[in-house]
Amino acid sequence: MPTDRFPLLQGDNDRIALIDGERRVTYASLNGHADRLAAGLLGGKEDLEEERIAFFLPASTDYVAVMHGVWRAGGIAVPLNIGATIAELDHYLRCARVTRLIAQAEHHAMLGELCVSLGICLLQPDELMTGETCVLPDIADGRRAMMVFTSGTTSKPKGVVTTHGNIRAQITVLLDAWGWSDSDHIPLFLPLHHVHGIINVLSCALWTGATVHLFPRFDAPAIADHVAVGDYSVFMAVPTIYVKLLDHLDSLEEGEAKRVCDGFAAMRLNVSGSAACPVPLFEQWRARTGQVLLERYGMTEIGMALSNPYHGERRAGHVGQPLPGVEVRLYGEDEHPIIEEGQPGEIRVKGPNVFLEYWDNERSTRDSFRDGWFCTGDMAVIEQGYYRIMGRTSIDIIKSGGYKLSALEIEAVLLAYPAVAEAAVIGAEDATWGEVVAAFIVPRSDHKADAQEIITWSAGQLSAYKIPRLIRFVDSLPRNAMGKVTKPDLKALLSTAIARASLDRPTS
Ligand code: MLC
Ligand code: AMP
Repeated sequence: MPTDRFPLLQGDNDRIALIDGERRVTYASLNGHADRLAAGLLGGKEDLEEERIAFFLPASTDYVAVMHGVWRAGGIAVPLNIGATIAELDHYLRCARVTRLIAQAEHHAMLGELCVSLGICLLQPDELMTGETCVLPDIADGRRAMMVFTSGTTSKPKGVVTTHGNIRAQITVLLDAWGWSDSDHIPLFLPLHHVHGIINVLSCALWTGATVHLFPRFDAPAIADHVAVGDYSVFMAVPTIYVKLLDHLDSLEEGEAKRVCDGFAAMRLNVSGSAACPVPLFEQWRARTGQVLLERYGMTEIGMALSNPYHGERRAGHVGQPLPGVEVRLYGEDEHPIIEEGQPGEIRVKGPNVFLEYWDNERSTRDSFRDGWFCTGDMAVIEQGYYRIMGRTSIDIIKSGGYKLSALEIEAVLLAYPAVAEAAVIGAEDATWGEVVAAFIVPRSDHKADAQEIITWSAGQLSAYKIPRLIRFVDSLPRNAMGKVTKPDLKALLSTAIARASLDRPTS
């Protein structure tokens, strides 16, 4: 039942939208499921009027139906990280002022106390499936649709709010640019609390009527088995995943590795993004599979902005050109746009894809725009018509395996541990993860500091991917005349320490 009002799930009735374990879910069934969930959420009301409905659900038919149900009923969908700690969930739910949280029964014990303390109604998806449908509200493009939490240069993650119009723009620009069609078949193993998984994979596929194969997590052997039998036409991943797939290929016997490589070779597109794809990785992937990775650049706040061409030269180490309808400029330190090639500047973006606001945070929203341009905090240069990302303006942002992490958020957790007097966190270069979290800690003189205990403490506060991989105890932190920690000095210290292989490894 494709409709003009809900173009987001657009396949013909009998086509398969999702492969969810053993289930094959048609578009007709998924649309019906989303409609009934919308009716259940509305419970007789005409419109949810931007009520924040959070969901703590793995990649599943329920996840998709709940997200679309919330959209159809006029709510704001707040997808949560299913690997988050209670402390992190407390922040998300409180910040978004969530009123209802949807989770499977098996997670209710873990979430129950938190929901009671925040006055949130905890529900299972089935409880909302009354079996009825109802008249759904008309929703203007400018209304808020989704809130995704992202780390930044503040200690706590901020809620990035996109409207229905933003989501539409972020999806539709990619459909043309990357040649999506209803015969596409794509595996989805990326987390569903970030735009790479939500927009680029799930939403683009479902808008075109393609099929999405859901995986609970990235599982190289399982995915490679499907690739080997030619199940997929498109593949999208972060660079770390391509590294892990190459490692997996190395572990296979020759014939099996060849079948997997042939499966990749037969696809129409392999995309890399969310972090820089190193040139050697680009070359290794081409040598092994014959696929020329299409690298693109995006951000939670803007969806995708720059992309190598689908037809035409895909240049290693570069992220291509602005996507149609997305305005991109580089700005120099003097706040003027850069017109010449070869001059580095901050990437700023304008267009219908750009988010509305940071939720409840007027100041951060205001500070992140200049003259209507969103300031990404990423530096780039144009070389022979192609943008190349040079790094970030803030040393406090770390990208590990495609996740954006805030050094300040991790430092705040470390400082709350009794044995820690001072802490400074930086990203250490890493061949698999891009960067890993490294912490320099000055212990309190009256406490015995132990790296493993600090890790255990952090694990109660932070998602696994934010926990420091390297911990180094030092007598003092390098500071400038103003007393601010000079993190570039720490980076230098780290590289010499790595060269001597003398870092304290918190985990064996
Ligand atoms: C997992 N671990 C990580 C990590 N992911 N550590 C650091 N950084 C990460 N990203 C930890 C695990 O907790 C575990 O810790 C250990 O590493 C080994 O786990 P694994 O099983 O080998 O890793 P895996 O579970 O396979 O995860 C790797 C991954 C995952 C690459 C699949 O990190 C991932 O899905 N990344 C994608 C994130 C993403 O979608 N970003 C897009 C943001 S949107 P221990 O201690 O238990 O051993 C965006 C905009 C745009 O950026 O442009 O797209
Ligand atoms: P997030 O806030 O999680 O959406 O992460 C967005 C950030 O990922 C951007 O600001 C960039 O720093 C980084 N990023 C995304 N794509 C690329 C890419 N192709 N190359 C380098 N960095 C990238």
